[in-house]
Amino acid sequence: MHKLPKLPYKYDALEPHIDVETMKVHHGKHHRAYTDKLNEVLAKYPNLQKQSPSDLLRNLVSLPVDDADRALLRNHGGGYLNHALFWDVLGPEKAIDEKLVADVEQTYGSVETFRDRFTTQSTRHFGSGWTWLVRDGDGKLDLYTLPNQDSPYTLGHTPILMLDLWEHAYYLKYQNRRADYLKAFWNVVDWDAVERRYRDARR
Ligand code: MN3
Repeated sequence: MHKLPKLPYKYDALEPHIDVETMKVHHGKHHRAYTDKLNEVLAKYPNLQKQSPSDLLRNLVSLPVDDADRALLRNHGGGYLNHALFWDVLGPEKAIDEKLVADVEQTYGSVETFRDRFTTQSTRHFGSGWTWLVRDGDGKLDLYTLPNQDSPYTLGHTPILMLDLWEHAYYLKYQNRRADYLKAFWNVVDWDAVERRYRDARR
C-alpha cells in the first residue's frame, strides 16, 4: 500500500521561508493522515491497490467503487499525491531552468508575468485548495487553482508546479498573511525538480 514519502531534505531546510514547525506538522501529521485514509479506503478494494495514485485519479470517475468511497479517494488520494508532488518541487536550491523558461516566456511573456499570475490566482482562490501549473492534454502549459485536494490528473493534466493554499501550509508562521506566504514560496522552488516534471509530463 502507499507509504508516506520521505522528505528529500530536512524539516528545517526551507527556513526561514517555510518554518520547521510547519513542515513537521504538514508532513508528519497532515500528509500522514491523507496517506492513512487513502490506505483505509483501498483496503476494501484489493484490485485497486496496485494502481499508482496518479492512475487512480486519472481513472477516478470510472473506478468500480461506490460514491462515498469515490469521494474519499478524490480527497485522500488527491491529498496523498498533491503533497508528494509539492515536497518534490520545494527545496533549498533554486535556479530556473532555461528550457522551461523558454516555454514559460512563450506562454506568459516573461517569468515575472508568470509569477505574478500564479500569485494573483493564488490570492483570489477562496478557501482551501491548490494552485497548479500543468501541461494539458496537448502538452501546453496552463495555470489554475482547484478546490480542496482535487487533482489535475482527474482532468487529464500533468502537474508541473503546485502550491498548497490550505491554511495548514502556512498558518503557524504567517497566520492570516497568505500574501507573505505566497511571496516566500518563490524562495524555495526547486526549479530542477519542476523542469524534470515538465520534461517527463507526457509519460
Ligand atoms: Mn497541505
